[in-house]
Amino acid sequence: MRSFALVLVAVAATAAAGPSAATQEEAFVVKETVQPPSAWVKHSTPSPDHIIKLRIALPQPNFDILERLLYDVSDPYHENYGLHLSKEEVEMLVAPEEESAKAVAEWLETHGFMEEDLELSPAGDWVTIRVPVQLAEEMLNTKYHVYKHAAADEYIVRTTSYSLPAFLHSHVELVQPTTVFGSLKAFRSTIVLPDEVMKAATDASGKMLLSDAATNCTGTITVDCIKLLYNATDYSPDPTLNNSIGITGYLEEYANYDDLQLFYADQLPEALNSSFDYISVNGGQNNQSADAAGGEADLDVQFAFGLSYPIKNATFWSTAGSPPFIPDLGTPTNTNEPYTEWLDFVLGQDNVPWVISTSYGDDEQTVPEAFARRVCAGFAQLGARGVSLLFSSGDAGVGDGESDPADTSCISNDGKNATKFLAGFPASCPYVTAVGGTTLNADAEEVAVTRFFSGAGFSDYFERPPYQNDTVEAYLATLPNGTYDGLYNRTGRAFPDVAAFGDRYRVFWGGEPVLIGGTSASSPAFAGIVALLNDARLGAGLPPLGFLNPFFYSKGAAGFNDITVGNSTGCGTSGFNASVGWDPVTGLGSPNFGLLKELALAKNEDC
Ligand SMILES: *[C@@H]1O[C@H](CO)[C@@H](O)[C@H](O)[C@H]1NC(C)=O
Ligand SMILES: *[C@@H]1O[C@H](CO)[C@@H](O)[C@H](O)[C@H]1NC(C)=O
Ligand SMILES: *[C@@H]1O[C@H](CO)[C@@H](O)[C@H](O)[C@H]1NC(C)=O
Ligand SMILES: *[C@@H]1O[C@H](CO)[C@@H](O)[C@H](O)[C@H]1NC(C)=O
Ligand SMILES: *[C@@H]1O[C@H](CO)[C@@H](O)[C@H](O)[C@H]1NC(C)=O
Ligand SMILES: *[C@@H]1O[C@H](CO)[C@@H](O)[C@H](O)[C@H]1NC(C)=O
Ligand SMILES: *[C@@H]1O[C@H](CO)[C@@H](O)[C@H](O)[C@H]1NC(C)=O
Ligand SMILES: *[C@@H]1O[C@H](CO)[C@@H](O)[C@H](O)[C@H]1NC(C)=O
Ligand SMILES: *[C@@H]1O[C@H](CO)[C@@H](O)[C@H](O)[C@H]1NC(C)=O
Ligand SMILES: *[C@@H]1O[C@H](CO)[C@@H](O)[C@H](O)[C@H]1NC(C)=O
Ligand SMILES: *[C@@H]1O[C@H](CO)[C@@H](O)[C@H](O)[C@H]1NC(C)=O
Ligand SMILES: CC(=O)N[C@H]1CO[C@H](CO)[C@@H](O)[C@@H]1O
Repeated sequence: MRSFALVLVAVAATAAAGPSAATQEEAFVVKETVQPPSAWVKHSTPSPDHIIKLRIALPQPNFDILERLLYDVSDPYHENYGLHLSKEEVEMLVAPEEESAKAVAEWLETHGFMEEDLELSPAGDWVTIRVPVQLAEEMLNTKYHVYKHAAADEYIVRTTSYSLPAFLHSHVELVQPTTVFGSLKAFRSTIVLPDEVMKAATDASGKMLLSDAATNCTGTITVDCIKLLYNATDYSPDPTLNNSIGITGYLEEYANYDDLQLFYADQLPEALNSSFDYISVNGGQNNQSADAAGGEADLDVQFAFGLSYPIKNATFWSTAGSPPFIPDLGTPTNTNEPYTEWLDFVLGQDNVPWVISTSYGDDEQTVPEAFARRVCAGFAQLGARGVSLLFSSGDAGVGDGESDPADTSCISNDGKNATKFLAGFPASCPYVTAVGGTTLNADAEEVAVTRFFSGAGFSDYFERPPYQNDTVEAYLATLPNGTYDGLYNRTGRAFPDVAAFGDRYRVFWGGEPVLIGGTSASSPAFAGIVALLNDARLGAGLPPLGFLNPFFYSKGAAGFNDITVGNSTGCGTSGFNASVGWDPVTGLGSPNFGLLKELALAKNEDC
């Protein structure tokens, strides 16, 4: 990020005076109005001089070109497959029109902001200013409130509607924080089992009993289980290759170094003493106290880095967000959206790991469409640069994840209170790979998870992308006529794309072994497999896989274990069924590494 020195302008109503400002104010037009999700209730009024970081997104007029290039370089049958774009090329393609940059700068100037007060993203498509609430209210013709989450001890400063002068509408895509009422969730659940049960699956040294793995993996999933069941046991990555893998951490989830060593001692002794780079984003901390270890973060780094070991470059980003509410100040100390903070940071880096897993998400409808599109466009930029992005698909089937599938929580947020299935975001973004969950049943068959339900469904924001069109059409054609009409959007981007084990992972957390599950486990495990595939490609002198879906839905489809048992129960229904081929429960299926590796290396004419 290009960063100019920040000089804060004291709130001065007079700064907004002058004829042009007056004309602008007369011409305010509402930019966006949302219904706050029912979980958020108005709490108080923020103090007028509380500073918020206002982020202004300028339109990316050439995004359609970027999208086309993303699809071309990710399509194994396209002549440009693997010719990923550079950081600078991507930035050129998302740069705003000069006219927009000028219009925004002039508008900000009427409110007292000079060039040196503006922080610009490298492409110039985001402008950030620090501004007191009172001035933001004036600029956006709105009123901010502190909202409290009914269940969690979480507070945010938001508004349900904001406006901009009419002339700015075509030059500004969105302004945040305003209308985003997200409640980022980690998609995991913990089961702490008595030691004896866990010991049953391991020998005295804690090592998985491979000879019995097919049985034992029904009780506990270890690194060896995943390698064995996903046909990767005999593969050794080459540590001299320039390969890399990253894990995102939010919500004060800290990845603990000691837990990682305990995990390695237990499951992968050869990896002992190896670790990962911790990178702080937006002030994210790295508290290594055993009590501060995050179950999600520990799960993610242990399986992603364990599976991909000895790939050297392993990164964990700790992105700050939702710190404790400080009642004296009357206002939460952080008003930002963690995805944009992370994207901003990573898009500004020259080196980004080739595969990145994220185990957090929101209900799509709680993320305003304009914001979801913009975040999704940020993911497309990483994909165009050759980065594979994996996201957990969610743990509540076709439901919202807040409550029990039998209740009536699947309610639309558009003022109509209609019952409907709820998609998850970012899983619904067409430029990422959404990972659903499976488990081994008592007969050691891989089926859709049953302790929770693999997040699945159809987006209301993003239309079905071309790479999955035929596959999803084929699935829809098998549904009995009229099934769930009105509950889901047949033309929307369908997810998940793929699946992996999602239950009973043996993880070390705060010094103790525990079992953790959720599609939170599926995504980092899948990322570990992708890192191995990239190793095979890099070793053969080929570029990494990059955005995965165009490959997976075509040439790579034969490299999956088709999951045909189970369903995505939610919203008081049994959701969709796993079935032959792609389905909105487990996608294309779980990875067969050996087969995917052959397909990832094969020339097209040999397939
Ligand atoms: C890890 O470090 C310890 C102490 O330095 C050493 O004894 C051990 O051999 C190392 N293990 C591995 C696998 O490198
Ligand atoms: C780290 O976490 C522990 C346990 O939650 C807490 O007591 C300690 O204050 C934290 N340290 C810092 C520097 O935040
Ligand atoms: C290693 O990979 C990074 C991307 O992760 C790339 O930017 C860098 O140029 C590569 N380094 C070498 C020596 O190839
Ligand atoms: C590993 O990757 C991160 C993020 O891409 C980068 O900042 C770091 O320099 C890399 N470290 C090494 C040793 O290559
Ligand atoms: C929707 O539900 C909310 C909260 O329960 C209620 O205030 C509102 O009146 C309902 N709207 C309609 C159209 O039923
Ligand atoms: C269904 O999805 C399409 C995009 O594919 C979108 O344009 C439309 O608004 C969605 N319908 C509803 C009811 O959300
Ligand atoms: C999507 O698939 C359907 C059925 O296979 C086909 O009729 C339609 O033309 C396809 N649309 C696109 C955009 O490829
Ligand atoms: C599905 O039902 C609708 C009316 O409910 C009917 O018009 C249509 O022909 C039916 N399609 C099939 C394939 O049965
Ligand atoms: C859906 O899955 C649940 C849990 O496995 C099972 O009890 C139920 O019978 C399934 N429903 C259908 C319709 O297959
Ligand atoms: C799922 O399978 C059950 C049992 O075969 C069937 O009754 C139900 O209609 C199927 N549901 C869907 C959405 O296909
Ligand atoms: C595992 O992968 C190898 C190729 O690496 C393939 O020959 C073999 O058939 C695969 N095994 C299974 C069970 O799919
Ligand atoms: C042969 C063997 O050790 N089987 C064990 C595998 O794991 C399950 C569940 O933890 C145990 O019940 C079995 O005894």
